[in-house]
Amino acid sequence: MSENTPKKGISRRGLLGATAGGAALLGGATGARLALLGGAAGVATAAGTGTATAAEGALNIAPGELDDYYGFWSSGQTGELRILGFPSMRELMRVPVFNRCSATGWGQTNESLRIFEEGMLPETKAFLAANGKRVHDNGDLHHPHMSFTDGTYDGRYLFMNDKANTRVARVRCDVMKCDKITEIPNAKAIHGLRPQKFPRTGYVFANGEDETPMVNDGKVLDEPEKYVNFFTALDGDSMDVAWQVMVSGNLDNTDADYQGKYAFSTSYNSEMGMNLAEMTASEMDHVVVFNLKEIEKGVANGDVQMLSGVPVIDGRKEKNKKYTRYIPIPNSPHGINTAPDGVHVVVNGKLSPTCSVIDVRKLDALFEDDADPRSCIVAEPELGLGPLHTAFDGKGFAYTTLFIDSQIVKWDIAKAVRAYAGEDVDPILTKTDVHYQPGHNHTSMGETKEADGKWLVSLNKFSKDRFINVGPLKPENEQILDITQDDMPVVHDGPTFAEPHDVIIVRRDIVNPVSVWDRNDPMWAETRKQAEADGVDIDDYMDTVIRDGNKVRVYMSSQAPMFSLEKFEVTQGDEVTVIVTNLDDVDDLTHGFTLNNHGVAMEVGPQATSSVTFTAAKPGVYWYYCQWFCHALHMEMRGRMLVKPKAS
Ligand code: RUQ
Ligand code: CUA
Repeated sequence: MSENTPKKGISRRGLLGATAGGAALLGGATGARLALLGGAAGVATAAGTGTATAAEGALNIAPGELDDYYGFWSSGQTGELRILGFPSMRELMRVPVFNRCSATGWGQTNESLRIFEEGMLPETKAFLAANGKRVHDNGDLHHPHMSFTDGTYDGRYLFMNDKANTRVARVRCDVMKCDKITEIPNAKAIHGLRPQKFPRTGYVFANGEDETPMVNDGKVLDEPEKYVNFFTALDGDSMDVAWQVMVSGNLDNTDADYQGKYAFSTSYNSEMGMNLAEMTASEMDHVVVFNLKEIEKGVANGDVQMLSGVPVIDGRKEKNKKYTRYIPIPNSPHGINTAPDGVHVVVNGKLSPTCSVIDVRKLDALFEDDADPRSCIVAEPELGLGPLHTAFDGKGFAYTTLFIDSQIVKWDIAKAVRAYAGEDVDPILTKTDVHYQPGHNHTSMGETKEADGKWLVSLNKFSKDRFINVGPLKPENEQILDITQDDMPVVHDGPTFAEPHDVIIVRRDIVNPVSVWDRNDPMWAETRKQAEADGVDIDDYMDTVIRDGNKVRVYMSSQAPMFSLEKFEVTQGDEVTVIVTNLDDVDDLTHGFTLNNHGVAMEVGPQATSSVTFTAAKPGVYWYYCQWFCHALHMEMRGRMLVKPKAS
């Protein structure tokens, strides 16, 4: 056991006063940097990195061999989803979601714009129009999670949040493309996100992090009592908001049980403070427990107010005891993770060196008998400084990231329960140094009942000296730990760009994407309708230009190494839509359409249709070309657009 284990009875104030780490978490920018980079990390560098033996074989996937797992990675402020082969950590794909993508035309093609705009609130549309835009260019994607059936992944969808612009998106696992983006009304800054585990997803739970005045009309700023926050349940099938619960405190992370009865959210700033001093004033914050059946009943019985078209239950602290319970937790708890045993829920203390363990079997009594909210806590082990997230191996052990200590601590849940009951046992088994400052961690299949106890990945916020220097902006470092070995050695360093927060590691047999699009895919259903109206069959060879006032629709097909149209003509000022169907139906035969000097580019996958619209404002000849290397004559896959000057 490490010498870094804090003394018994350490409080947050003690932590703040006594340790560099505490100062790091709450201090000013300079203090934080010094402590983060000097103090805490200094401790971690002292001990070495384990060298793998058994694990090395499994890690080194030989050329041509396939990984055992899909890793679905967030990318934080980059706004995309990333797919890695795991454990090789080979990056396989980037799926644009909240971001604009230069390669695929995501955020520019009509098909993707429709997805962005369908779920957009009217006020956002108006705001964007006022700024000459149709979509936000950024997102902050923290938490990707797969749909569940009966407590394990089912390979249908991935759901993910956007903290920056308060959205939840869905990616279809059959084609690995986003098909829904829902902007959440009332709430601000969707952070924590998890799908319902049982009986199925079902609900997607999404936490609003930033509180705003109940009527946010620009007339209230400094009246904290008027601020509220929202917990949102979306319907994972339709991606519509099913209901919301108004709560007290900022919601951070969330998880669901394995019984389908409860969801839980951690909440920091129970004080509803507006600045750092106010936000960290109290020793206890809380976990909010949401009683799903009671909330559904409340919605059905109309015990709601309608806000922006959504039924909202009042679940504020002490407001309505039917729907929510507030369990006091030390202190500013962050991650919340349900163990594969279906019983224990680990709440990570962040500013407290403890994790609090909830026994879900004791939650009924909170609602039915008005039992003391803390009566469901069955363990509260002291683990180290800055516990943020916990992962599981399905064998009764938990693995918690210690942000300030730069460590992963392995502990025994059953022993922690016995220790809390008064027995003299130490639940901590081992600690491994990671490099540096871990946020999330995740084990293979670890958030399902099929957790397999093989691998743990630690997502470290700082890489510092681990890689050759690339300038002031450093990559992050994601490390793999082999948790089949008792000392859980670090067996891989994986540098990565901004800023993966979270990941899930999914067994490869669960995910079965197609290689060629189905011609009847809903992605281009609207484009098909327009083509039908124009008398064009987009499933076949096409080389038709339709003129409709100043709107011009250019239909062409692509087949390596040619576009069906080697040229087309439009007039200056025309609104031009180019529609391309890729008639190739061969694996991996993607074409693209890039129009020179027009900022126009899109991917057209095998058997897909894509379209893009722009105004032809510059007279002249412009070449378009295929930007996806597709054939020995790929360079020759091009054509010309003539923009004739407007007759004046
Ligand atoms: S949170 S580093 Cu955005 Cu997932 Cu914990
Ligand atoms: Cu088609 Cu390159």
